[in-house]
Amino acid sequence: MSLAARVGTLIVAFLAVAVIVAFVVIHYFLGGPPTVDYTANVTPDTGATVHITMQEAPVNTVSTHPDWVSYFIRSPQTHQWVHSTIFKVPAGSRIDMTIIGYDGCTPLRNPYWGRVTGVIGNAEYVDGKRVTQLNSWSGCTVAHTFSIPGINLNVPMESPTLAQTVKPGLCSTAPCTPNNPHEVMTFSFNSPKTPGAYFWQCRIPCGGGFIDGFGGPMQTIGFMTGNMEVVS
Ligand SMILES: [Cu+2]
Repeated sequence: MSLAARVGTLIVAFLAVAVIVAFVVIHYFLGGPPTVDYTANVTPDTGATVHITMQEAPVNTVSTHPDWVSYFIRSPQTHQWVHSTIFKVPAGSRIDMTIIGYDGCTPLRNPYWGRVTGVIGNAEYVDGKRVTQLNSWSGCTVAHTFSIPGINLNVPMESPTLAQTVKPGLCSTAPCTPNNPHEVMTFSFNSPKTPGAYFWQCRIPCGGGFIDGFGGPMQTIGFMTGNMEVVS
């Protein structure tokens, strides 16, 4: 082999490795879900109100895991559903949260997580009705929870009725639309005054097909766990 051919082969091999390394870094380390920004036009630490809309869906047909349960966040800029569980809010603000629940029920491991904690007024509103606790054992009515352990916040999400999961059937293409059976949860809480990343999660063992239900979507950012980034 001539010198030129050997140098050429070396360069091609080097470039191939470089491309693979770049793909691994970008895809697996930098390729997380986007951050949905709710801080525009809001001055932190003024108690101003921020409106956030999310949904939980029984499927995630926009990802490589179409059968994983998932949360979505609505972008305040485009009003489109974003496949992400990372959102950014101003510190010291009032967060008015609306979560549209499209998924069916799974019993909680501990009925304690059916209690509403850490929110203004100590209650959530399910389709407008004030609720301080959902019993996921007596009626299998809880689909997921929205829980931020760092501020002791826990809010169970009511599921559509069991009859609705049979007919007309749950949403099968995500993000779901109001034509699909759903419940609407609203609640408010104060964002912390201390900036930082506040981890949040669902506490229902909703990772179907995984040991104890706590694998897969339950431990993956963008599905059943995420971050509330608080900035000042
Ligand atoms: Cu869940």
